[in-house]
Amino acid sequence: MSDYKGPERVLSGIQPSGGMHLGNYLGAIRKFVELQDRHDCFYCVVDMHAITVWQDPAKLREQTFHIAASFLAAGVDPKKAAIFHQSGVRAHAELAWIFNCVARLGWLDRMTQFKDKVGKDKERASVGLYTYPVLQAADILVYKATHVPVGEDQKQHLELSRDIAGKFNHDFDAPGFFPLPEPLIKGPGARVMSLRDGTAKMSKSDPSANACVYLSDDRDTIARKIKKAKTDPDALPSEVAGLEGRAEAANLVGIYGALSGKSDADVLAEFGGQGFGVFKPALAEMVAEKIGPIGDELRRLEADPDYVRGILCEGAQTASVVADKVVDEVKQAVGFVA
Ligand code: AQP
Repeated sequence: MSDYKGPERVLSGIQPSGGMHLGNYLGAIRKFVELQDRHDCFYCVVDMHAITVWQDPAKLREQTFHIAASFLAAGVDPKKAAIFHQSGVRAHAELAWIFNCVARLGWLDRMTQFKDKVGKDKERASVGLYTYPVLQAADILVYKATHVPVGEDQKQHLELSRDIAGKFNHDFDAPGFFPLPEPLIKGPGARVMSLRDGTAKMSKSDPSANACVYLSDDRDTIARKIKKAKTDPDALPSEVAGLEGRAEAANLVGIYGALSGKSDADVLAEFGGQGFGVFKPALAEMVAEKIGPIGDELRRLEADPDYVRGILCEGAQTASVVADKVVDEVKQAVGFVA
């Protein structure tokens, strides 16, 4: 529990570690757009997170523009929300160091995403990859954000942010200094799976371009990827229970439902008993209808990097005003000389 009484604020970030895909759109950006009319929102391209694994510098810059342009193309409005790059607001790194001294090693040892990412090669992983969730806590709490729209894969990291906020409030005898941020995860599209493997999440770093529908894909590419998506030979069931043990079928039904605003049950009421020869073209059409226009706008914006850079720099200034103030308060609480 926190006694936090401040304003409700929203923070979320996306790594410039590859092309923006349907999972990022349904799990995160679509919620960004919904929230911007009701809250103070901070949407961040988390380039400092991206370098926890090797990034080619020129590509990193290009991908940072790509993510920012994707926010804009999907409908995030820079007049309503601050859109910025994480490295453009120094306060994130400053607070992360202080949080490194608040978080406990045992907490980080439990983070499953680190274990999944490094596999058996832990010795060669960067220290940054290990402390990634601490920087994420700083990203959120440097704005005293109360709500964090994310996909389901981020649930454990959000719990760590809450633990860090609670421990800081306790250790420095400052009840209510930080809010305990709430993840906004629920809803269709919280976990979109790979088109090549229904048990693996759709991910930017997937080596197969056919595993993801990217926001930049044109309509023909979308249709080709959906046509090639892995499925099983059976027809779609008429009831949701029939999707049990059919990960690829469940994923495609979930994507159709998330984009059309229908429940899985309604999608199956429409397509149950039909084979993928019927369902896949309908899905391709649905994805093209919803993602196609975003791709068109994305290509237009990417042709104008100066405009996108301007949005990022302006957003970083707006965000810095809030973040610097919080870091000054934190330094005071910790006992640093002002
Ligand atoms: N498959 C997904 N389904 C639903 N939501 C997803 N998100 C990512 N993948 C899916 C959500 O998108 C936001 C940004 O994610 P990120 O880029 O910061 O990191 P990530 O979760 O690690 O995404 P990727 O695509 O898997 O990147 P790589 O491969 O670089 O690690 C988050 O809100 C996330 O939940």
